[in-house]
Amino acid sequence: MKVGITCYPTYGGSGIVATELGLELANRGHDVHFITYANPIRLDPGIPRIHYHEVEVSNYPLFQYPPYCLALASRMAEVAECYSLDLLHVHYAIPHSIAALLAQQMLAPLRRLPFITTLHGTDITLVGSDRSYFPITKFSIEQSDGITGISEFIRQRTAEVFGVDRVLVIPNFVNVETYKPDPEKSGARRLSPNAEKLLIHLSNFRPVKRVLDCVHILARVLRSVPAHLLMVGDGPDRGPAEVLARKLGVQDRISFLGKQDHVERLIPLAHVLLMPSEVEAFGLVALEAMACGVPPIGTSAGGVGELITNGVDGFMEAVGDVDAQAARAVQLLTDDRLHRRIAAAARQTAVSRFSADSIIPLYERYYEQICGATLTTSP
Ligand code: GMT
Repeated sequence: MKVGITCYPTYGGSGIVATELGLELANRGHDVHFITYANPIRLDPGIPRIHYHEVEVSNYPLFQYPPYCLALASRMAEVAECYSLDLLHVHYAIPHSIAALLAQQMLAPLRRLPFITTLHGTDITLVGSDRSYFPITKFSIEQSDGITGISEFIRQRTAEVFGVDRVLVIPNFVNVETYKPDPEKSGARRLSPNAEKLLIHLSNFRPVKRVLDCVHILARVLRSVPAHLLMVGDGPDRGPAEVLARKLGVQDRISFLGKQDHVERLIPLAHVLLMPSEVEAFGLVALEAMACGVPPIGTSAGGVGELITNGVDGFMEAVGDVDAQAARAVQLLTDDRLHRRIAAAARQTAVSRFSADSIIPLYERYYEQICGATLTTSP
């Protein structure tokens, strides 16, 4: 098939899922056209059957806010026509599904162009629920030819908040050949100068991620066991986290690494992943860690329980309970047998339930269903 994919190309779970999906589809023989304002991260140039079409938003003094959605819709319609796309698949409702709807209408005199919207989390739980975006989010979801959500949690929230009950759940996935354990943890020395065991946190440092909790957890862990925390990513709460680290006197035990392109090389070096989020529709980073045999300590919020089985392949504690999360980290850092058991089960969960090989065919089948339905209902 010829598929147009639109996502936020920056650091963030939905963009990563969209990019990995495109790569997997191309690997399976499909033609994939990314239509985005920048080259998606994790997308190296020169990959067969992957094409990139940049959306240029030209500014004009009259525009206080350059109309990205309109430039995106124009580009989608243009690419769909030039490359005979079978469908558009947009990740994150706002503004991508509205742009897809416009592109669909622009092409309507020529032919039908179906589009699928994949809901990832904050597009429903935060942005879409905001009063200013609620009506347009609801409309764009209702107008989508197909809707998928990355967890049962997101399916239920979409039904509750928007009254839309036709969301198909296709869970997130991980490439288990790229994300794999490093039993030697050979590069860890470089990152923890005194050979302490490593904790890792990766996110966009937005308030929903509760990154300050990571610092509190580390301070508690250090009371029992030497450790070093890698903070990967950047965003609004990085500064406050750095300030807190100094206040708690743990600044030498934390490395703020900023945005990193090859997290598959970093994660396997850690012993534990911290994901203390307020809410996660899925928690892709926990899945990536599990594939690397790194036990996650998450919060029992949102869809995390659909991924982590508490006490089996990771741990979940209440949101904000930094004492409990620190206690779990200490257990994992000091009890090698427990660590080995949870690490092996985590890898097993990633391979058996969430590997790209098992999830991508679900998207392919849905594409066929949506395009088939479109063919039979086209005028
Ligand atoms: O929260 C983020 O990291 C960004 C956000 C996004 O849309 O890019 O992530 C959401 O999508 C990810 C991929 O499907 C999920 O794994 C995250 O759980 C989800 N984030 C939230 O629900 C807060």
